[in-house]
Amino acid sequence: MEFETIPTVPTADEVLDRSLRRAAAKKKLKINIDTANEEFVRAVGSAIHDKLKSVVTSFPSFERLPPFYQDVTDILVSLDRIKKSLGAVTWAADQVRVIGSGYARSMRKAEDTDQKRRQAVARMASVVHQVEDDLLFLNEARNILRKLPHVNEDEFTVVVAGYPNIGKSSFIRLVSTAEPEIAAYPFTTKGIIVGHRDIEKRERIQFIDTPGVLERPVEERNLIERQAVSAIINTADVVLFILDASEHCGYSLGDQTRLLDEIRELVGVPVVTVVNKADIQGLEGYPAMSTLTGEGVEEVLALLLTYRAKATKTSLREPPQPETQE
Ligand SMILES: Nc1nc2c(ncn2[C@@H]2O[C@H](COP(=O)(O)OP(=O)(O)O)[C@@H](O)[C@H]2O)c(=O)[nH]1
Ligand SMILES: [Mg+2]
Repeated sequence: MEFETIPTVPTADEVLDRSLRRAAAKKKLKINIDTANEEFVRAVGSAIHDKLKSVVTSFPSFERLPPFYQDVTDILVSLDRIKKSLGAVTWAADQVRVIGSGYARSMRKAEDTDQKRRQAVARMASVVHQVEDDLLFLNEARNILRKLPHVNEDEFTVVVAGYPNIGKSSFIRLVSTAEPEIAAYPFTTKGIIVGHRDIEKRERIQFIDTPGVLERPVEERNLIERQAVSAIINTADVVLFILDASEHCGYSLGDQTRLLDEIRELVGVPVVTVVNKADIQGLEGYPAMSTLTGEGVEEVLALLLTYRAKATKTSLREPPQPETQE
């Protein structure tokens, strides 16, 4: 993911210190004091400009990101706020360069170039300090975004849902070709689990398990979790809903089917429902599997794959509810 490569965003003071130090090193090489001052101001201006511009270009262009990452970025840090801050930093970069070259030019005719130099530095510093909060915010955003899981929207994606302890994680572990990736996910303390199964030479099924998110009724979710649900659901070609008819999970079958109905309402893609723990108890009318014995698991995979060709993934793309957003 492009977020991983965003370097730490410097603070306003770091930008200034670094640029002043660079320019000072150049100034030492000059013999004439007036030329030295002029060069210094120009060098400070372009060092600040370049540093601020590199901050902006280190962020991906959000319009080009897959919808999942756009949604998630919006939920976690607000896309508008990021765009505003990137815009402010771009403004500051340009502004500083104009100040730098303007002062440098005016110094050619000036009596006191030391004074001009101090004025120029003060003005450039003041512009950089005007975007101090934007730089801090961008660094916070960077720290959140770089921890996001790898979700590949081009792959056939199965989002796994169902109450806790019904065997979602066991299923993903069992069918995944490699060890599932568990990534920190700020919507839930438990992380998101992404597993893959190779199906053909270049094709994989992607399984997504989101503990704590798609395993409870909607009224128990807070706003961020609800938005997370829609971001996750948007990646799905199919939702796999797992029931535990044995009720060993601690939830009644009635509660489980109510959650199933709710998820059916929520998503625009097919919901494939299967019963796990069939080694203990099956349920009339649903495909049965056991991740403990492996019974029925291949059949469930084959059933999921029948949706591969039909997959449209245009489902509902609800905008996040703005009225309650920060
Ligand atoms: N008997 C039986 N137990 C299972 C089966 N699948 C999972 N379990 C057990 O159910 C518990 C919860 O499984 P887990 O995969 O963590 O459920 P999750 O919370 O839905 O991810 C674990 O103790 C598993 O060993 C199954 O097919 N049969
Ligand atoms: Mg689990």
